Amino acid sequence: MSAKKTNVDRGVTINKSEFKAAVVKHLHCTLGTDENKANNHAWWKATCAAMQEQVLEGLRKTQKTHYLNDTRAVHYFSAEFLMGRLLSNNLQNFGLFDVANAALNELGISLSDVLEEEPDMALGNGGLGRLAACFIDSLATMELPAIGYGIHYEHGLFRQEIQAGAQIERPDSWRDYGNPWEICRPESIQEVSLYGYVETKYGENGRIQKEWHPGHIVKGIPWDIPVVGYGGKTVNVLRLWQSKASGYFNWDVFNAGGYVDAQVENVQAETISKVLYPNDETEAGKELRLIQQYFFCACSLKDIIRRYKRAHGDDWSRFVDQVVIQLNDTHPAIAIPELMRILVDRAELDWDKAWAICTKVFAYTNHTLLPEALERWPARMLEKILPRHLEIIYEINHRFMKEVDKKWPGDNSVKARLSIIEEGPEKMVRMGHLSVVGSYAVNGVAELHSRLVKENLFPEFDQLWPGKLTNVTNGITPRRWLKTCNPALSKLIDSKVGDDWPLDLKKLAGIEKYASNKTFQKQFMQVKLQNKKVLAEEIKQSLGIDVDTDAIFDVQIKRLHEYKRQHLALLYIMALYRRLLENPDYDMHPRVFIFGAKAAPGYKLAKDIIFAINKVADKINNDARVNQKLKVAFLPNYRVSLAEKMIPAADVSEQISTAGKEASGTGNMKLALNGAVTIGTLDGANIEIAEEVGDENIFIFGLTVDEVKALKASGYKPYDYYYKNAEIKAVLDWLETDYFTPGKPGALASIKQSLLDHGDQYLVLADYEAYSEAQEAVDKAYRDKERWARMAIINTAKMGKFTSDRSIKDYVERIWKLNACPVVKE
Ligand code: BZD
Repeated sequence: MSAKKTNVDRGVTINKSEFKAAVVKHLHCTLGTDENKANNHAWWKATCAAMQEQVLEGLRKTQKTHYLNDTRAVHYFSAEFLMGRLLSNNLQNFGLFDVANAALNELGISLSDVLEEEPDMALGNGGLGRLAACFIDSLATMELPAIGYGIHYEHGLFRQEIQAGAQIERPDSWRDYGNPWEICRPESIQEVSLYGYVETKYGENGRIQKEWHPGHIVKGIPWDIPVVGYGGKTVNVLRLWQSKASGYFNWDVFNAGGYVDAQVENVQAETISKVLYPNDETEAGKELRLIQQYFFCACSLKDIIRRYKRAHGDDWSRFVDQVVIQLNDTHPAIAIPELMRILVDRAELDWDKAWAICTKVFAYTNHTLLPEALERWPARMLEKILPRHLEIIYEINHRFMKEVDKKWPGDNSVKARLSIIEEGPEKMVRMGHLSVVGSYAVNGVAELHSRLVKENLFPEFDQLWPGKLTNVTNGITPRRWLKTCNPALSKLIDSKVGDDWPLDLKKLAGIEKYASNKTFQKQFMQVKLQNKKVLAEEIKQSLGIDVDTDAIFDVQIKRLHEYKRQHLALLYIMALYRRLLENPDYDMHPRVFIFGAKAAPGYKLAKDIIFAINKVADKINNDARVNQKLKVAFLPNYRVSLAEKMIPAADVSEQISTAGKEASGTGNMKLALNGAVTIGTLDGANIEIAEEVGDENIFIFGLTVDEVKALKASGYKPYDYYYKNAEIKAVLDWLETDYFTPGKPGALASIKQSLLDHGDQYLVLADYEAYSEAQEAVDKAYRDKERWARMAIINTAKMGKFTSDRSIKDYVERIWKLNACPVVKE
């Protein structure tokens, strides 16, 4: 390939023939096959192996540089990393995509077919897990010393099948045929203790010492996934822990006759990292989940301390200069008492010294205000699994309550509100409170959310420690979410602003001046049309539905949850259907509503909503009276790789959560970046998106946070809307008939019930009319081709703020205090 003019400095250079030779070498020597026998899967593995040579070289140089410089590093603790596929991303970040494409082409192989062979690494539920993946991409790109720590789940998020309209969960097996990226590091195996009892001892100087006699020890095996920064210079690591039986059982604990039990426990050790819990936004409260959390935190802390000691021995004084740990929500909050245990019981530091270290190391990100998502563990469960940690938590709380008493003397109600321990029939440990008390910084993920964290979730904490609670608005990596997933748009942007926008997303503003330029509008919308054709093909393949690419592609992709209100869109779709049946000339631009969503397996209403969308879709798509104008496609098994196909093809982005409920959203940013126009509420980061694009380039509707509060306070009565609005009534009544479920009347009735009899907690009916009006405004705007093209272009142009590089810069400057450490050329 001829060298292209580029502003992006690269860590590696390898040409087409070298790449080709490497692929063939791996086909022969790693996979034991040859060009004639190899299928696409083998080609994929061989291509990954060729790439991995470059990746590992980058990893080695990075680790050496970080070691020699004894750098301060951030340790991102997260129970979830939703990585998706890595090959295309690694090729892009190394600048080798075109090289690989040409090399495989000469071998008669299509790179895009090869890319499709890669299973998604779906080790996360949704936004929180994907945020972690975007953040580690940015950290590597910005040459920051960082390591991601998490769990090496054998099964990631379930694979969703739709059968007769209903969601069926199938196990995800991302590693069944091996994973070409991960490296096992047996030399860094760690041991983790569980169960048992605590012995109190008295040392020589009268010092009370605690000794935990664990009942059970499990091994943590580290698997490293290299994380390639854009430019390919820094390659950081995501270290994921797999559990294994250690063969250890304590005869003190498993005494006479306990041998069989001990064997059973051994088998259970391997279940710790078996499966990702599929509940987003609900606290599961299961013992295994707590063990998962402790398991990866304990392994990771040991790993950090081992590395620290290698450089600093037993001198703890520099620990806080070298180590910062970011807690991705409260899932890793147990790391706080674990570090205290290590410092006090093992390193024999005074409590105050240990606490001073702890509270300079941890920072905590909150991702939700939903009460059902706030983690609380029964004290009894902690006592059984982690008896010493419970004692430590009590001690942390005891000292904290003294501090509270100093600030609010004698005020027991404020104590009850702030206490880490919630009293009641069953004593509970509030992990959010523990995280706030044990961290030096706490952040929400969008401006509105962070304000509500301060005002509603942890109000007195903000008075106690002014400045501790802060905001870092989320972001997304433009490498994956524009450059890689939308190559045609990327090239068009390159032609106007140069090719370094993936490193400096504000440069996208450079296309704004072409927003009204007819030629550019045409080019921009031509790219959109091509992307819509690709998605239309996917819809045809997956569902057998033909969709018209001239129609508006209206996309709602996110986990299924009542607060996200997919059923608000559903009611509107049904209303359009009704309008078209009543008046075949009803004036609307053709529209395809496209959904992607997984429901937590135990979340009945969420599954009912998926079922309803599919049943309504069946009816509409097969009704010749309307299906020229209206179609509905629910694409099964929504995941990162499917998002990468849906997002570039979207015209409209649905961001319609009840105000105050969606902490930030990140899909909203990805869609707008790819030129979709948002219809959304004033919630989460939608507010900041609106600020960037301007009110004329977004369709905002619905109640604000204050209005939601006022309506609820005044006694919200959903029946009022049912009786007042004939369309709402007709549509809800329709759900109860057997029109969509022939022979099964009432099959969709639970949705109506939730909206009327169960009080419509998320104010779907209150926002319906405003939503319907906003949708009509969307329809009108779309029909004005130039206006729409301008809106779409401005959306892309104004997304600079939402690069995850900016989020990381915020964390680095305001919370982590890190320096970049460029990898030296050897
Ligand atoms: O985190 C999400 C929020 O709902 C989004 O608004 C926000 O943009 C993202 C990133 O900050 N929260 C989650 O995705 N939460 C989970 O996935 C989750 C997983 C397990 C347990 C609880 C919640």
